[in-house]
Amino acid sequence: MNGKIAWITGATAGFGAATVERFVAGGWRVIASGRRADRLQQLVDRHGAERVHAAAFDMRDEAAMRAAHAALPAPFAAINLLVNNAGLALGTAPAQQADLAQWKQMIDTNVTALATITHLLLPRLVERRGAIINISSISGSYAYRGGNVYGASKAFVTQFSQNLRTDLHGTGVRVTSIEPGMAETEFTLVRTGGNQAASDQLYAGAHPITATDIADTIWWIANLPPHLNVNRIEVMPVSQSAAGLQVARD
Ligand code: NDP
Ligand code: 8X3
Repeated sequence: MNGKIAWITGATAGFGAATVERFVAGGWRVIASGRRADRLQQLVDRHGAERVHAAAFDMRDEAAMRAAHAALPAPFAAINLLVNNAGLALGTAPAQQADLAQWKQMIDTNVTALATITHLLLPRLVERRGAIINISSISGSYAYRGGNVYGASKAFVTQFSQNLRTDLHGTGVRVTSIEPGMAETEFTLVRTGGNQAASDQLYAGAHPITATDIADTIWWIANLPPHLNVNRIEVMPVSQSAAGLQVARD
């Protein structure tokens, strides 16, 4: 072990789960959080309680988040890196037909919870000249049909990252916004309410980004020399690119 500690949110699936594997393999201790306690326990069983600490809670529950933070065992307390990965998209309907409850859940998770855990951990990160890696999305920069509140929540993550950098000027704390494009995880399953066929169809033949690709990107950024900061990085599969504007005619 190298003595470094990362708190990885959304560690039960996709990017987060792959990032846990990457950092544990690299000698870090990891605090793994998410709602599905059984999946977090599997990480502890696989790697041992001295390497992985499971913190099962809903990111939208601030009291639960604070309790998990207060309950960190001493060997996991000196956090060097926060990977703000937990998040989700819900629905693909245009705004005028969207479900308001889904909008609120995305804002509560992708915006409010991300800001809350960042606020909670900032004193420790400043103390240790640590780092924050936020998982944003290309949807924060490129509008697409049905992206509405999801894309807006990721625009918040991108801009919050840049604003954090400015506020943290001179502290040595590094902040990065990673903005992935299409990646095959449980993302589309969640977005479509469990429609595996829709998920399979979206990724078929597209050679999408994998969870391991993003875990490797996070690992690379976290292990750069301390005088370097990657501000933003946008990553797409080769098969994906931006397309033009649309025009409605009479
Ligand atoms: P997954 O659905 O595979 O993983 C999402 C993770 O977020 C899960 O571990 C889930 O844990 C956690 N999570 C969601 N809601 C909550 C909550 N309320 N409390 C705690 N944890 C929560 O998706 P990805 O790995 O693809 O997504 C990870 C991040 O990457 C997200 O922020 C997503 O927006 C972003 N992203 C994804 C892209 C893609 O195409 N896949 C591209 C660009 C960005 P649990 O359900 O156990 O709580
Ligand atoms: C996920 C990428 O393009 O499906 O954030 O919104 S996209």
